[in-house]
Amino acid sequence: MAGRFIVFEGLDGSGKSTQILRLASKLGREKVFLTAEPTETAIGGTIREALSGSLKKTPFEMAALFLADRISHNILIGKHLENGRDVICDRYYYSSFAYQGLECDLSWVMHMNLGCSAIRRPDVCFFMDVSPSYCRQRMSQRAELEIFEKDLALMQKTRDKFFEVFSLLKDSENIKIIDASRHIETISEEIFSLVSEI
Ligand code: T5A
Repeated sequence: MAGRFIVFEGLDGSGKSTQILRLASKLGREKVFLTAEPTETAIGGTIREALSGSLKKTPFEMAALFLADRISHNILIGKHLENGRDVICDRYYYSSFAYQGLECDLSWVMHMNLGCSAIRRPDVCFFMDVSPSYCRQRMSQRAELEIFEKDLALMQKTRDKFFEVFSLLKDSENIKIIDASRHIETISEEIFSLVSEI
């Protein structure tokens, strides 16, 4: 039986990594493959350089780089799913829609990703919903912030964009909005129960 493809989305610092590790341990660490975008490939490396601000890329270039990274990523994701492992992915195309869709034409970014047969649809997407100011508070210990983490107003616009996208996808995708301002274990129990339903 094929594994389940589970995606976590949210603003930077919303608690995705924390919940991914909890879910993996609840499902059984050996039964899941944990992955993230941008990936650890050469394209992913170029994206991270751009996110750090040390390499200049236009929003259109960024959208195309994330797309190429995702197409390669899907080859790996597909292998694990076919082997019966659940795949848990930290960010996916919803991030391209929210972040690049803010600065490029959203419909173009959506069409490139959703119209590509090499990019699979997740079984479920959990959106970790926390206010931008709370996210910033959680990230306050970090030495360096990436380009999308520096500006509170931009984070608010990104959150709004995520909700615009979820509204557009409400009939075609399984998206669960999670109140991620609660206690870590309360959130984890809700997510595990929702995954158990799939
Ligand atoms: N991007 C990505 C695009 O622009 N387009 C795309 O298509 C894609 C795929 C990636 C960047 O790339 C952009 C968006 C992003 O800006 P990243 O470096 O991978 O960024 O980092 P993030 O995905 O943002 O992950 P972060 O590590 O910043 O945040 P997380 O994983 O959401 O948060 P986490 O779990 O590390 O938690 C942050 C802190 O909060 C605490 C944790 O202990 C930690 O200290 N915390 C809680 N505290 C209290 N209560 C809770 N419930 C808590 N949950 C966590």
